[in-house]
Amino acid sequence: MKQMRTQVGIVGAGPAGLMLGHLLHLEGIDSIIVENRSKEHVIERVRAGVLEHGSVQQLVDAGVGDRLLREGMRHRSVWLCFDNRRHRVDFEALTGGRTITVYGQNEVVKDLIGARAASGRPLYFEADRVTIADVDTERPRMHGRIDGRDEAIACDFVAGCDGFHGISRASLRPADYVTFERTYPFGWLGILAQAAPSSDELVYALHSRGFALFSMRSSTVTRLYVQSAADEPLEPWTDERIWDELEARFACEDGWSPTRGPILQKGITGMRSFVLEPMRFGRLFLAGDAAHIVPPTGAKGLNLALSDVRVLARAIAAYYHAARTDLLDRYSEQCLARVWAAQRFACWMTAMLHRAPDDTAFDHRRQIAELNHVIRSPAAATSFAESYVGPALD
Ligand code: RFL
Ligand code: PHB
Repeated sequence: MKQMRTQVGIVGAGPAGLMLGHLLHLEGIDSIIVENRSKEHVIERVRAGVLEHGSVQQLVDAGVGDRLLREGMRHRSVWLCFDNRRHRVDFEALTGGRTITVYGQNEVVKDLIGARAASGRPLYFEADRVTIADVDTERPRMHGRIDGRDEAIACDFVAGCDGFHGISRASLRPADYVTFERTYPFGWLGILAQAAPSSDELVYALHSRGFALFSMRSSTVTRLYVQSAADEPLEPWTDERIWDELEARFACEDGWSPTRGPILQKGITGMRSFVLEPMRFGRLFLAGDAAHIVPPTGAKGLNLALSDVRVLARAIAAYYHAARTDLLDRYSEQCLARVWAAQRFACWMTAMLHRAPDDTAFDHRRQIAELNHVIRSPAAATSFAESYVGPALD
């Protein structure tokens, strides 16, 4: 077995792992990223689409925002659609000029992989059987089958950026952490459609048949979601049925509806809220979905992943450049404050916009009252807008 050496070993080449590697590179800090899937898979995986104001700034500040600024779609507001009407919530006016940007997560990942290649620092795809050891010592290690060889990588720190199903969290001793979890009795059926977006802004809808969301990826591709059961098979969801269901749920008196087009991709995902505390174990730091999951209704998951690694990169840089350990000590606390703020918002959005199987007519009326409150009360609209666009970068 060959022994490799790096300062920071990173498990996972999603947004968290790639951005961490890039931020460390900007600080002159070495890292090795190991990813178990292929490069094509990682780039093609369709996921999040909404970047908070601060996430855009973070990517631009880090020098990986050129294409994002060129091709990303800046949005100043969203529509809330219920009771047959659409109502615009003007984020820009309510938050003193902050906006969100629609830019596919896979595009962020593509840009970060490009930056990694330009840095010349290692990123190994299709790494097999990755494990982490000795995180309680000063020399934690990663092992795995990399480029067809069994390798051991000696590190100063290890970052577990391997998502919800990764090995980092699974390698912890159960006595060392606590988890907080909620699963929801519904899921999202998501499609990508070859159709020009028929709305300039995202549309979140609550209908007596359930939730629907209209989003987009480009001037020719629409991204849509419809509330489904949590573990439904895809087969009964024919293209025709999906479009009929979307049209029914978006029905509103101004006559707007999504434009139909060939469905390029479809999939069902379950919804959960999950937090693991703490996010640091000796010299192992968890970041992104490895430590927390939010239901996608609040569009926060990708943004949290980016903000975790921003905090972590700063803490690691302070360790190397100024021999400081206080920022590493505060990592978990600092990230969790933001994670719980996002959990609150995502739970609230999810409860306001979905129909649970045991909901009664009372619950539906209460949800409509909640939505009316958001559009009629400037205080409630401002609270919604502030949470949606996210906090300013410090
Ligand atoms: P990722 O993206 O899951 O990346 C983890 C990486 O680790 C790899 N990996 C391993 N590598 C080596 N060895 C192992 N044993 C490994 N096990 C796993 C994986 O292959 C992968 O490449 O986690 P990360 O970086 O923390 O990023 C988090 C985001 O991906 C996630 O939070 C968002 O996609 C959530 N999300 C949304 N977030 C937003 O901010 N805005 C949105 O609009 C939004 N919409 C969504 C979403 C998630 C969705 N799904 C699919 C759950 C919409 C949907 C439908
Ligand atoms: C998306 O464009 O994929 C998207 C937008 C808003 C959400 C979730 C997903 O809340």
